[in-house]
Amino acid sequence: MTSLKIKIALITGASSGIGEATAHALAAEGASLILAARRTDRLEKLAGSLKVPTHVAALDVCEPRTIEAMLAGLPKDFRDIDILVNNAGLALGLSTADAAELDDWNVMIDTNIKGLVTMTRLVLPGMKQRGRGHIVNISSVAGTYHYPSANVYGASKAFVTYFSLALRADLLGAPIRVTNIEPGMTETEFSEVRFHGDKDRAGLVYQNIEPLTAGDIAESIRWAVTAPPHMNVNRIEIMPTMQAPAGITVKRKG
Ligand code: NDP
Ligand code: 8X3
Repeated sequence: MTSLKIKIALITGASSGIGEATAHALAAEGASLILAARRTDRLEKLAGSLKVPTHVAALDVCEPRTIEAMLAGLPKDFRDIDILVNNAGLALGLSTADAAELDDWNVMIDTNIKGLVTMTRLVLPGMKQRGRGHIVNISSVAGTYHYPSANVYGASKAFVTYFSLALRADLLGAPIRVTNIEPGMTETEFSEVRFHGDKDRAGLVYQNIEPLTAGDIAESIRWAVTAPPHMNVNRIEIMPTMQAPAGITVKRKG
């Protein structure tokens, strides 16, 4: 197994959901944590509940300069990042392509794609120099199985999945691991964000099914990063038992 006791993990989007649960899971393994997101009040609260060294970092992944400033401003003990969990991301809206808000599309592209590649590009050289590292990208089943009105969200996650596999190819020969996590329906603030704060509509998404929890996904991340060094978990696809890709559908006239 890989011990996390002297490892430093940077988790983006640690203020909620999967990122927050991942912070708890990696803290339980003894990792030191850099907790990054825009809502630093939540991060401070999370840091206060963890029994490992933590650094709270204000971060908007849509702003390349704040990413650079955040990394440049890391205290000495947190600079040598061993594990990068690229988790910050979101869906905005659920409308067909002719009706979707262009602003929503652009924010998803800026966050899920541009934010993730910028973080990766800035953290990777240090990992290469130190000869160790693990990048964990949070993609989605929506990147593999398209569904109506997921258009740009699904495409952004297809990008993440492809990028993860391409990173594996680029890093072959370097002792740096890459894992793509592909969750299905997971009950977090995800749907509330997708529906612009409409909690009632968000609640309906999980009505009468048993969705995954953020802890379920965090557990898969914990497993991948603690696997023995010779073992790279390329991708993990997880769905609730009550969700499945159900194949091609037909819309009939009338
Ligand atoms: P949450 O809404 O609960 O958490 C999203 C996190 O992303 C928050 O911590 C938020 O922090 C952060 N974030 C969003 N935008 C930015 C930004 N511009 N800069 C920095 N941080 C940002 O949702 P989840 O935990 O469910 O989502 C986490 C990841 O999991 C996402 O990438 C999502 O696409 C993916 N996913 C989720 C699934 C689900 O069903 N829930 C299924 C498949 C994948 P803050 O607002 O404080 O900045
Ligand atoms: C979100 C997963 O199944 O709700 O990334 O589209 S799903």
